[in-house]
Amino acid sequence: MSILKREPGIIIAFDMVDVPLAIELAEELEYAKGNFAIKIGRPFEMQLGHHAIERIKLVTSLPVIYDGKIADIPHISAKVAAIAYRAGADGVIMHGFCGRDVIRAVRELEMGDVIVVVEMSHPGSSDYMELLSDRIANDLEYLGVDGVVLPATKPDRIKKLKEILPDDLYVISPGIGAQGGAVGDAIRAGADYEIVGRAITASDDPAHRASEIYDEMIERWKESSL
Ligand code: NUP
Repeated sequence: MSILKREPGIIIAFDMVDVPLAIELAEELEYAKGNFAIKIGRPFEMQLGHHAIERIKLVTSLPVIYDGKIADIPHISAKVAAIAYRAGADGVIMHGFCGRDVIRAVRELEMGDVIVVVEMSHPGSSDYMELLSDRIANDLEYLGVDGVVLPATKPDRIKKLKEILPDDLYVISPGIGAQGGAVGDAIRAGADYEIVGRAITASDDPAHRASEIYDEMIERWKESSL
């Protein structure tokens, strides 16, 4: 069973370095209106190590994803993923480009969801990653992972890659707000969740902003299915 509800939602990127602020936001999201999950990124992890995951898990019942973008040899990748799962992560994000053996090593842990970055949201992703993303997407059918990361900044790429990807994989998609994507772009292109960081965390009232962005996303999603 997937860690994420199969309905449109927002994954909030916790990349802040202010630990009390992160914990406060996690607590507030518990009562905020919307379908949310929390993604712990490297800047926040660097403050506390794996305790960053433990601290957030203590105050939330939302799904927590560790975005370590794991990219190493199989042994090390599995070791990092296992630490994250043990600390309470429900899923981990890893790169796809390192190879099938790396993906298998993390999946074989069977400790939580495995989410593979197929293509990234920044402009430089087209320098190298776009050349590989079709191949990675093709292989995921038999590698048995749970979800993928596709770029909200390029909704056409989401549509194209979804044609290759197995239907049962969920799609989470960053690039909304600070990176230029509009709220709802990724969901309209077929993503399940939009990942939003700074547009929420840098606002004056992040939990309230998260609900506003959630409502806006649902509104745009409904418009597109009319
Ligand atoms: O391709 C990716 N692009 C991306 O921005 C893959 C990611 N995992 N991310 C993450 O999404 C990035 O590390 C950050 O945590 C979040 C986007 O944050 P923001 O640009 O909305 O602030």
